[in-house]
Amino acid sequence: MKLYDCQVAPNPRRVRMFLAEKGITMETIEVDILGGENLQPAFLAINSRGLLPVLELDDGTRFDEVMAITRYFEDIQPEPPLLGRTALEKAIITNRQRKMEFDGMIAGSEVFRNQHEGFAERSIPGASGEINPAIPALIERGTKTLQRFFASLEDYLQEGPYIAGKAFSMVDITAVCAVDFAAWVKINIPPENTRSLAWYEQVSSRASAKA
Ligand SMILES: N[C@@H](CCC(=O)N[C@@H](CS)C(=O)NCC(=O)O)C(=O)O
Repeated sequence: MKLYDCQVAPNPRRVRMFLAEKGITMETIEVDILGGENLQPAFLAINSRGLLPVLELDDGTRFDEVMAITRYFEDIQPEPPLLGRTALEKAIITNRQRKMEFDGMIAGSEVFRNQHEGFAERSIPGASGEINPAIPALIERGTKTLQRFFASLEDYLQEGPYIAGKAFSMVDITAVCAVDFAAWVKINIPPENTRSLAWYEQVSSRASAKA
């Protein structure tokens, strides 16, 4: 089993944090997204979408979505549970996790990709041999969506110390990766969101956050 990884990228980091929380180690292969190695034929043969992370099983099966990779490991190693134990916990985590992904991760990606000169022709993540010019309007859209992300984070944290309630979960992993990604484009948790700021300090101090 091996993981195609990229140390600087937020989606691969979600998988590394998840694995670190589970205590799972494996071979990793570093792919340089900034340098465009993910768009070269060698990696496109692994994932034709040119996206990371990718988990490859020993029988050659590959998964190229964070939530499929984490689902797989949750089922083969349930402890500690990060995707919920009961039907209710699982539904709450799935519900909130998707908001963190769409309103946090994807919005951060819209802002970053459409303003960073290194991605001037890479507005769409991955994709082989295509020129996808930056769309400046997406910077504004992503910036607005990130405000929605920060608001829902603050709301959820009224219920408990973690975003899905009492226990640390995948929702916290996606959210902390999204917060750090937004900081790349200098968009940060608003100073009045005190619950989110305390949560961020606490989650960032976990050993897995450095994975
Ligand atoms: N939906 C995918 C998203 C993966 C994704 O967007 N990965 C980014 C890195 S964070 C990537 O590979 N980007 C390639 C590029 O920018 O060319 C998942 O959740 O795994």
